[in-house]
Amino acid sequence: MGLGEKLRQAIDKIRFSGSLSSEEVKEAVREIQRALIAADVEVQLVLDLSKKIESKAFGELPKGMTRREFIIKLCYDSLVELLGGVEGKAPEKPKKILLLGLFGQGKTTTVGKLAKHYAKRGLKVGVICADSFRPAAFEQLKQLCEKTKTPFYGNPKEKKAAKIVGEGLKHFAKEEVLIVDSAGRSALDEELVKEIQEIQKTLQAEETWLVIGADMGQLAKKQAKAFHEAVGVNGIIITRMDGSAKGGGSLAACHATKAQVYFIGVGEKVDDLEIFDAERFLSRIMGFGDLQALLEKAKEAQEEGTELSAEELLKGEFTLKTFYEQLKAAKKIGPLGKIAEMMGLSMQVPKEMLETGEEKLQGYKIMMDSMTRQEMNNPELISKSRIDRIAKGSGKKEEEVRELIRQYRQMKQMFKQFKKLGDIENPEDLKKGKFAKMLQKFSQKKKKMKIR
Ligand SMILES: Nc1nc2c(ncn2[C@@H]2O[C@H](COP(=O)(O)OP(=O)(O)OP(=O)(O)O)[C@@H](O)[C@H]2O)c(=O)[nH]1
Ligand SMILES: [Mg+2]
Repeated sequence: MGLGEKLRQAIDKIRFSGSLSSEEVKEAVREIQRALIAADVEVQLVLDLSKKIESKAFGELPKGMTRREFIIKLCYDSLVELLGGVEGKAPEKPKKILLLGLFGQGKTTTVGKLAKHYAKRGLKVGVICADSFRPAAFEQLKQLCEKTKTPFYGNPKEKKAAKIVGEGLKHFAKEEVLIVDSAGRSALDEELVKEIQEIQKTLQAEETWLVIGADMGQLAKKQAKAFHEAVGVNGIIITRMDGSAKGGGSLAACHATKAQVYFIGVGEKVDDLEIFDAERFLSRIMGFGDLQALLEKAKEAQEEGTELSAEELLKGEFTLKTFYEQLKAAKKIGPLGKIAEMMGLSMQVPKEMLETGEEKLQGYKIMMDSMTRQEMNNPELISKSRIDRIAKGSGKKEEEVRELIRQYRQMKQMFKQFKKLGDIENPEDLKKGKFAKMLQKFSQKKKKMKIR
């Protein structure tokens, strides 16, 4: 299971949680921690993120947001921040780009990808091979450029990389974007630093981008720092994001050095390059459109979570959640009392219940948020001591909790009577939320009868 899937499961804990207690949030945070550690995110960064979520989760609630939405947003935003924040996209019209990096990190492949990327955006691109260290480098890049039809300059006879760059600059006088491939080494040694400095003296590239393989994980931090201190780095490209479970760790590590990841490589082909955007990346690996979609899903989940099967309802298991949903649904079609009257129902529908105002509903919701899933599903469990706890947890009076339970019982009674009316053609109609529609149906029938 990849990082995205694990994070999604962790956030699902909050989406589907019954009481949204601090223990449940802690458990979700623990799952986020495990997912990040498995992706090789540095432990300190994981701890900082957990602390941030836990300290804010039950803090001040922004207006118009439910606690659940708020906590989901908090987790999501914290993860975006960990992976790269929201600023700094790849430059749209860079002039000269020098790609740097250790052996085999993906520099040459990325030169080809970048050439195609900028050419597609209508820019005239030229590529220079400044890798005179590895004999096959010239041929590799030349072939890549032939494939993408990118103008290419190289000089396999010249040993001094800076000199080839000088020649290349003369060769490409009109090109708008120049991309230079440099040689790697097994470590950032003196030789490599000197070579890069010499290239830079001639090239004067505004963009010096470090290429790091996703498999580096948290080691990417060390590499990014070292390259930055030695030769200056103003952008990062992480390759092999498609094939490594440590991609998240590499992203977090680079962001921790304040370096901006501009692109990610997601395959070996020239088209396998993506502009990096932490938010888009996160929402994609988690399988959501964006945060908004995630929050909407949370809402749906909340509603679905209250849904009982028709069978359960028929058995008379009318829970507090159902109660709350029915009150909300009944409001949509006007006062329940009128309908009940029209239907000629003999039972007594409690007046206060029919006039449940928005404020009261909100109060019910707050009290229910302080209940456990077990209590929600089986309100008969709610003893005196539990009432005491729920009242304290929700900041309500014990009397208010009792009133909620009393109303729930009355509605449950009423519900049973509705069921006794039989005449339910489709048991599916008994599903939660359809109760109100059912009432409407009964009322229509009654009207028809009157006409006859
Ligand atoms: N799956 C996958 N493979 C990649 C990606 N980018 C590069 N590679 C592969 O990584 C290997 C090394 O790529 P190169 O581009 O030659 O790396 P380099 O940094 O130029 O290597 P040196 O010039 O030897 O230092 C090749 O097999 C590439 O096909 C990527 O995004 N995904
Ligand atoms: Mg190379």
